[in-house]
Amino acid sequence: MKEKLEKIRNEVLAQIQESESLEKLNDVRVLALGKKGLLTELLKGMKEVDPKDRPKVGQMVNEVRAQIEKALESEKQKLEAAVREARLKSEVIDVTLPAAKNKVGHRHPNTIALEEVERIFVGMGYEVVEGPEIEKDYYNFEALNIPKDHPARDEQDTFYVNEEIVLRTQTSPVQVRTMEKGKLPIRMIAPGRVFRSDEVDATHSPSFHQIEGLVIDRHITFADLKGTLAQFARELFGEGTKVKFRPHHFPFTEPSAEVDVSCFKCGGKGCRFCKGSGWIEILGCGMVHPRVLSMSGIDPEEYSGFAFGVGLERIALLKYEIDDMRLLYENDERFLKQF
Ligand code: 2U9
Repeated sequence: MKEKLEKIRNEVLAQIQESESLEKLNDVRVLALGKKGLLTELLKGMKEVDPKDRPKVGQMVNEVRAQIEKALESEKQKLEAAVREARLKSEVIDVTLPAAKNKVGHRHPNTIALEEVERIFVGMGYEVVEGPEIEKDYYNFEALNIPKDHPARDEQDTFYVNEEIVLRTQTSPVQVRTMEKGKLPIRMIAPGRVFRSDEVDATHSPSFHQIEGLVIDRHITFADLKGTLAQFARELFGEGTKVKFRPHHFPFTEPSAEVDVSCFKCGGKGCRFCKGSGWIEILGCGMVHPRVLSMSGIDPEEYSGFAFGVGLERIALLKYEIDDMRLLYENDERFLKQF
């Protein structure tokens, strides 16, 4: 028994010395002291030892266990120190290296265009109001004079969440909610994300941004609408910009119009940019339909108003001469840093 114990001790101590890593050292610990380790196995042989010698042998086993544990601990500390040393060496900081460059972000063309439009309307006394992107069918359609069977519902390819809830197809619901509050007059713009089930191409996306405007007061006329949008066009595209109103139809405005601006590239002579016509279509507008006013609790006999809607991406594409809307959604740094 004694020889066996000596042998185990010498072999284990030698293996501890030879351990090159903490993992290997742990293997040796398990081999020597583990549940099925050499010392445990040896203790199983105690049965054969003369009972009077057992306390002595027990003591010897305990001494060897203590020796091994001590050697394991000291080797563990040595190996841990070596690991620490190696890490510190590899992590040396070279203070002479040039500093990493900070990349400065750029505002997105949509953001630049939106801030420009907001600046123009805030300058005319408008408030900027936002609202939910997930809307009640009522606010997106019904309250805008677009009942359930109206063909405009098909044109707008709506994403339905359920029978009553939609992803808004326009920001008009924000204006309906403002009208319902009953505080008049109203002079507001409602910018925000809208959704339509469109295929992606150079001019379409299932999610884009609109800015809609609404003015309601006593004695508001089409002349106010024309003057406002003409001023807006001049501020956005340049002093010499002319506007042209073409009759159109929207369910929520009557009369309605589409607005073209004279081409700011060629000044209206006709070029590649305006496809030779000298005009560029830019927004839709009209006098708020009396039914839309009365549905939100405003008396159309006392109040009138005008509204307009414009695609933010369309403005960004035109102003910054970008020929593909998809570039606005990819957020490629090489594209964005040009603005
Ligand atoms: C209320 C009443 C009327 C908002 C309007 C348009 C005309 C329009 C399009 C332009 C391009 C949407 O982004 S686009 O696809 N919009 O032409 N929008 S009048 O009329 C309103 C809004 C709210 C209460």
